[in-house]
Amino acid sequence: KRHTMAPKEADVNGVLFESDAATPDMALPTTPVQQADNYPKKLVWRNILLFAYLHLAALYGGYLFLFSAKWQTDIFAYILYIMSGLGITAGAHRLWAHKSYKAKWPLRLILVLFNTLAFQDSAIDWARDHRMHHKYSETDADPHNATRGFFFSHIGWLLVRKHPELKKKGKGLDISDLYADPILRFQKKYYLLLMPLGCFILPTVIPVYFWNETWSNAFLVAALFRYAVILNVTWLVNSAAHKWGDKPYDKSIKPSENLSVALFALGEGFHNYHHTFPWDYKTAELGNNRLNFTTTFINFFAKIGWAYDMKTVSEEIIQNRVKRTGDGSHHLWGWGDKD
Ligand code: ST9
Ligand code: ZN
Ligand code: ZN
Repeated sequence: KRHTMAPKEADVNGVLFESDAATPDMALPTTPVQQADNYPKKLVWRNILLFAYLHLAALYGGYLFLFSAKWQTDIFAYILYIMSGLGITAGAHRLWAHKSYKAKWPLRLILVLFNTLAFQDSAIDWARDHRMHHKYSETDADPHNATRGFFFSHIGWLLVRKHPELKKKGKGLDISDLYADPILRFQKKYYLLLMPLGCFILPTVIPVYFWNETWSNAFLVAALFRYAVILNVTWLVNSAAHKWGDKPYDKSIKPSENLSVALFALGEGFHNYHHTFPWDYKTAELGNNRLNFTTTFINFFAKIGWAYDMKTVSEEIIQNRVKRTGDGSHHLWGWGDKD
């Protein structure tokens, strides 16, 4: 029995909603999922060594955060965490990958600056991978295919060459909207200059210059520790939130509602909802008051007119979907009372 739950907007935005799990029969590939183990992994030693160094240094940075750095440095690291986090959630994810709202250029500029602090590669490349993740979820063409295990979906996918299937299917992906934005083109063009400046150099120089922090505390706490934490929180959405949690909206997919992840990921982590209704700018049934700082941030800019055309999902569509494909846990989430 076919259903027509996808809202009208789905047609307008083409590629973004091809993965719309409201039509699971279309979203899933027709060919059976290839056994990933059959594909020989090509290790990328540069990445393995750099990530090993980053994580060891960040562990020491975490120790210095607690026991040695000045309080100003700790607060600075926390502010950088929020800013770079928003560059991923409100920028790369909700604005550029999903086009779930529109932003005037001053907000796009702020977001691209924040995004560069986060060093998760240019927003164009991030959004390209993420569109593949939704369109080909849990297949070989998904960059962090969660069926290949927790480690692969967390960090392993960044340590090996991409699957040939991803590169093949990726050719059909439309990212012309991303290249149409001069701000995004600028970031990608000068990435190797802007990224080191935003992610490592300024976060180290500012604490030394303004409050006489030591070079090693500044570098290990505000740059490396903060960077490694943000990375791992982001990766947890791909690993933990594709493994643990309730599935109130669609029990046939791996993405789950994971509160602990949402807590640290500024509102990303209600991942069963997000994969079911990927165009909703809140990435959750309710925003704001429910551990969703990113939604608060976007709503603030909507008030001053810099964010507009926010897309969302009607209560009726959600309710129908919950009844039809949910795992029965919806009521446990107390989503009933509107905020
Ligand atoms: C990082 C990103 O950590 C993390 C993203 C996580 C996403 C999470 C999403 C969850 C939801 C949102 C939640 C946010 C929560 C935030 C909370 C914050 C508080 N489509 O890549 P290449 C083709 S980055 C189409 O080199 P290799 C294309 O032709 C960390 N085509 O593949 C391409 O050429 P070009 C820092 C595609 O050689 C060619 O293939 N960065 C696509 O196999 C080659 O592409 C790093 O560590 C596609 N998607 O290498 C760098 N992809 O580009 C890591 C590829 O010229 N990356 N093609 O068009 C690398 O070193 C390499 O990419 C590699 C693969 C070794 C992994
Ligand atoms: Zn997404
Ligand atoms: Zn996902």
